Amino acid sequence: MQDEIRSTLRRGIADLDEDGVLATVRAGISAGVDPAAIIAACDEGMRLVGEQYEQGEYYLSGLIMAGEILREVLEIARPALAASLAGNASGRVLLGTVKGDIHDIGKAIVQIALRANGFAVKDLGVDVPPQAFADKAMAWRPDIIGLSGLMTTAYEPMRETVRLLRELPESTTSPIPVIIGGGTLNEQVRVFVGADYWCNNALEGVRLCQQIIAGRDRG
Ligand code: B12
Repeated sequence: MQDEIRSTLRRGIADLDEDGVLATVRAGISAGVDPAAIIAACDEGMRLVGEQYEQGEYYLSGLIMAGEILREVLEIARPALAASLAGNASGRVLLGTVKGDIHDIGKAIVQIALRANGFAVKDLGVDVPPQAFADKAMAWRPDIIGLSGLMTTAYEPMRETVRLLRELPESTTSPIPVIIGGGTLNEQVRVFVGADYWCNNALEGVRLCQQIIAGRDRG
């Protein structure tokens, strides 16, 4: 059944079939399907929407519609997702989508997953200037900073943000680990940006944060 739901969701998102997708998500959640698998299937659909946009088959309205559908999916899946992920790590994570970028659905998923695992999260929102990350890092003293961004034009502001964070007074002795996250990222971007880690999956992001905290506690 899981496979059938997966392909229905993937196709449904790609076809912007809002009613069909939401009905499938409700049915899947009631039947006890893993909510993380539901989100992952929708994520695959989003990638297809992105490709269709690139190929000129969808206009901007297609991206907007897909974003709306995924938001509604997230609302339905949120309680089950939080319950399925519940853990008890502790640590503070500062999150935000970098300057020039307003994509925030992936960041919302990361936030749910982190909170469900016991992390305290501060989310600075979208289109966040580098200086705002640095100011909040000074004031709140997070253990980890997560920068989200999906556009290629986000790489430069990510780099500038990391540069400012590395200039914070305590950075020479104990720099705050920075994770960059988003579907279009890879190791090459991480090197360009100067971040410590990169990630394109919320659950891997949580595992990464858990490992960072565990390593710090050991050290
Ligand atoms: C929905 C969408 C939109 C919506 C966003 C709604 C919203 N509130 O977020 C709207 C319509 C607003 C939009 C606007 C635009 N978009 Co758009 N959009 C998309 C689309 C289809 C899906 C994005 C999405 O939500 N994916 C689903 C989520 C769950 O995936 P995710 O973000 O990758 O997040 C996961 C992981 O990466 C990870 N993660 C994410 N962040 C973080 C952070 C940390 C710390 C960690 C650990 C993990 C992590 O966890 C998440 C869950 O696993 C993508 C296509 C694609 N391939 O992604 C294009 C895409 C990103 N958009 C694109 C473009 C071009 C635009 C516009 C410029 C279009 C325009 N002409 O105006 C504008 C830009 C506006 C701006 N300044 O940011 C391009 C970017 C191309 C590029 N390489 O630069 C893409 C790739 C489409 C394409 N193929 O052309 N978009």
